Parts: sequence; C-alpha cells; structure tokens
Amino acid sequence: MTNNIALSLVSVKSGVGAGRLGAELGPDNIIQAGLIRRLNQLGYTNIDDLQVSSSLQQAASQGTSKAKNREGVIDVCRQLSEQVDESITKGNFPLILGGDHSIAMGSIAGLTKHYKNLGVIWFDAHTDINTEESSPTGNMHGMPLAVALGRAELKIADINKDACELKPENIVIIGARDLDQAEKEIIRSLGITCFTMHEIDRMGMGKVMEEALRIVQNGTDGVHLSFDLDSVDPQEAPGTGTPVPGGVSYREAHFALELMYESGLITSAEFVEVNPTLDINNKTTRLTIELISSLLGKRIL
Ligand code: EXY
Ligand code: MN
Ligand code: MN
Ligand code: MN
Repeated sequence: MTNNIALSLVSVKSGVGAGRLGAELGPDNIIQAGLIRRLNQLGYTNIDDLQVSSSLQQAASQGTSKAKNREGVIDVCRQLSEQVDESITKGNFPLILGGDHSIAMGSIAGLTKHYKNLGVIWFDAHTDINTEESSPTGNMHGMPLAVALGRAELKIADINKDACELKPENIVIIGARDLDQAEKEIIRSLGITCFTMHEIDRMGMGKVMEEALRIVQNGTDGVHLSFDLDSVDPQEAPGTGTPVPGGVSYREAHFALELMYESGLITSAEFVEVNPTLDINNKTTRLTIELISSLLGKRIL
C-alpha cells in the first residue's frame, strides 16, 4: 500500500518554553522508537526529515521575566514557521514533533501565512491561553493560544510577518481539566468552544468530535491538530511535564484521531510535550507513535 501524500516530518528539539527540560528529547526518541517504519507501513514513503533546534537549552524556571526564555522560544518558532511554510509550499502535509507546546506559535505562524481562516483542534489538559500578564509561571508553553489570538504582548507577526491571527470561532479545545482563573475568563469572553473532561464524560468522545469537526470546518480553509500528550490520562501518558489526573482514555484518544482521519479535514498536525526523562518504559513515546498512526489512517481491521 502506498499513498501519494508527502509528509514533512519536522522534529522540534526544544523544551525552553517549559518549566523543566526534557521535551527537547521527544522527537529523537519518537523516531528511534520506530515512527518512520510505522509511517512506511501506512503507505507514507515520501517523507522529508526536517530539524529545528534550540541553541538555548535551559528550562524556563531559570528566568524571572513574565515570559521566560522569550528570545529562545521566538528563535525556535521562527525556524519552525519557515519549515512549515516551505512544507506547505511544496504541497506536503506538515507533521510536527515537539518539543514543548510553545512551538505551536511557530506552527501556527507558518500555517496562517497560507491558511487565512485556519481551524484548530487543541487537545490538552490545559488551555494554554495565558498572556504574559496572566501567567502564574511565566512558562511560554502556557501561552501559545493567547499569542495566536492576538491577546498577548508577543504577536504572531513577530514570528512570521505574513502570519495572521486565529479567529476564536475557529478553535476547539478538547480534554481540558486544569485552567487558571484568567484562562476561564478569556475563553468565556471570546466564546471559544471548550469541551472539558466534563463534556467528554457527558456526551462521549464520538459526539464531542462530531461537534468539534463541524465547528472547525465552518468557514475555514485548513484544520490544524495540536495534540498535547498531557490531554491523555497520566496512566497512559506518564512522560510529560505537567500531568493532570482524569484525562482522556487510551481509546477515547484513538477514537478521536480515527474520526479526524475519516473526516479528511486535517491539513497539519503536531504532537507535543513528550518528555522521555519522565516516561515509564517509553510508554508515552510508544503511545505517540500509535496516535499518529490513527490520525494517518491506521485501520483496526
Ligand atoms: N496554566 C499553567 C501555566 O500557564 O503555567 C500550566 C501550563 C501548562 C502548559 C502545558 C503544556 O500544556
Ligand atoms: Mn499544551
Ligand atoms: Mn498541557
Ligand atoms: Mn468558523
């Protein structure tokens, strides 16, 4: 089985947006555990292997400013934005491996050069919508949605001058269960759809995804999946820097990704916050490979 979709696999080896190091080791670990072989098995044989790295390798806890390691995060995001831009120009599907979640600013900056009405599905235990002012930690992996929406001091155009801001009505957050008070207020005031764990329990993942896919395709020209591994329950995904109990189950995560594949709507994806130094028996890395396989068309039967 082959298919004619060419992938740009972008390894973003940076953990400078997180409060502790380790996420920069995610991409190499995922590739060493056999990602390319799995992609080949799924028929993806045309894969560009691209790299983004940070010269700064220090955890954000070292800094004291409101946005710690700000210049380091911007440097990584600019590089990533270029890679994503080139990938789309070539007609490839950008598949981005993080890295901490601050890299999403770079992905979105590159994507919105091309997609002026980008839809975004954001799987996360958190909502990553703090501004420099509202953040309780100063860790920039808690800020990418605020930047992408134009709510933060750092603008998406500071990363790529041709980028444009996301529209709140084109974003759906799924799996949230640990929000700061200021994040609750900004989500309510902007009217962003957020299916917390409560809605997943109540509606079931099938219905949540049906609604989510309906929202992100309405008036959009592309749909990006930003998948933070901490959306999954820590029992299944222990290797992540900010685990929160009560997450998405193994099957709920796979089912969501299977439905995204079936929809044919997803035009780019990133999988972030895998921290191999915190993992148990490489469980989170192996889960990430399985989840990517579901997104890219793995069939159970
Ligand atoms: N809301 C907290 C903060 O802003 O520091 C925690 C953010 C964690 C972000 C993780 C990756 O999704
Ligand atoms: Mn996140
Ligand atoms: Mn998170
Ligand atoms: Mn819309």
